[in-house]
Amino acid sequence: MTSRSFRYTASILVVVAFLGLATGCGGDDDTTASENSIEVEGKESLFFDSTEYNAAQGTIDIKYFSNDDLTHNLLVEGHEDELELEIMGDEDEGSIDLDPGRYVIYCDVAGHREAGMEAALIVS
Ligand SMILES: [Cu+2]
Repeated sequence: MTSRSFRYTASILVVVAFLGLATGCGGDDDTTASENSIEVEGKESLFFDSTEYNAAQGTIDIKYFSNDDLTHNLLVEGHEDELELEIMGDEDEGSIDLDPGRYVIYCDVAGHREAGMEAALIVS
């Protein structure tokens, strides 16, 4: 990286940081920056409550819950040995370390992913 593009990148970061401060000072609920977490709900008709979830790189806390009587689990494609949540009308939570990228989360119960229990997890 040239020093010129470094300066350009650095100035963008300063602007982003400033905007973050400017928008953050008015709220009393400014916890999202330090709590890197997402909530995923498994729906009875075999889909998640969103098709896309967003988180920041690093340790991401995932809370998974449902109100139906089916067993659901939640895995991150390619990282199946690092996180497996399982629920049945209740909730489970865990955390996983991820680098920036686009990941797929899915329910591994037979037939569920095919029916629609799959979503993108965008880590930036
Ligand atoms: Cu499921």
